[in-house]
Amino acid sequence: PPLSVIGVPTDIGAGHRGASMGPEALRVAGLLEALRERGLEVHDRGNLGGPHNPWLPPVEGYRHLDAVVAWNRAVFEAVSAELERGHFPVMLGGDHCLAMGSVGAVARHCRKAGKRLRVLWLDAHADFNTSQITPTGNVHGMPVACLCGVGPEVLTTLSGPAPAIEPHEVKQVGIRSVDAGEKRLVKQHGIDIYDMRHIDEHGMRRTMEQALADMGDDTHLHVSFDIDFLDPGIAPGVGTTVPGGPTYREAQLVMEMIADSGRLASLDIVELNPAYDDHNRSGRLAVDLVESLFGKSTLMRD
Ligand code: DIR
Ligand code: MN
Ligand code: MN
Ligand code: MN
Repeated sequence: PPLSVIGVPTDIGAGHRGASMGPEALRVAGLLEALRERGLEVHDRGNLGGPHNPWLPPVEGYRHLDAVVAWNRAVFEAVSAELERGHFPVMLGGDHCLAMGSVGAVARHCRKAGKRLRVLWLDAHADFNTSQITPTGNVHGMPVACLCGVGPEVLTTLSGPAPAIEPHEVKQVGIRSVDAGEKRLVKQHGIDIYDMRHIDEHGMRRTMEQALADMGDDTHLHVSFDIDFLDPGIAPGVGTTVPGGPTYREAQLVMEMIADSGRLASLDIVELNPAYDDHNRSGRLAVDLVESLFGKSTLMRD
């Protein structure tokens, strides 16, 4: 299907300013040209709008909750409209709170269409915090919990009755930073987390075979790609770097194996923060990886 690229220029859910510049950095790095080079029909829908970032401290465990809701309503509407017309939505973040709107829209679309859903969450973090346990109040650390129905009603019901998704529909890869209370919650909800130790012990190939297992013709695969998934040595341009992430080769294999699955139907590229980057190096790496995600390979494959 045609791709619809949607910029979501916000850092409203983050603890550092600057992810709002992510969409433009991805365009400047040549994302649209690279996708068209793959032979894809690509529509740039421009950027969504929303409240500016007032940069206030958290209130009752949430920083900027109302503004997060406003941004996510816009994302939900935009993504729903693209899915409705049969397009493949690609979100250019923006901080990771936007995945509540995008995955919410995808989940609702799948329910209506009778499709199964798989959400592949590529991240250093589990993003399963709540207002009770968050060490920061930043809502970009909460989207998976909210999607699973754990969070404030205004977010858990963004796409309809909660929960938007079931824990078994999420597979997380690359995780290496989980906060103390968050560890208990992800265990309690039974999220499949392929953390860096799992990748060290089993290798990325086996890990991705597991994360992509049991999909069928009727499965919609959504990839939510937080750039801090990548090792900071190759991708410094994020607000919350965590050492010990996937290497360039491991990240390429992740993307190639997703492409080979043939199920990819929607994508978030989030948390790119040009204020922390080195001459858009992380933006250009993201474009390189997204090319592989859409099937670019060294040799012809069959
Ligand atoms: C941390 C950071 N767990 C928090 N989360 C990030 O603030 O909740 N997620 N950076 O991507
Ligand atoms: Mn079209
Ligand atoms: Mn994240
Ligand atoms: Mn992260």
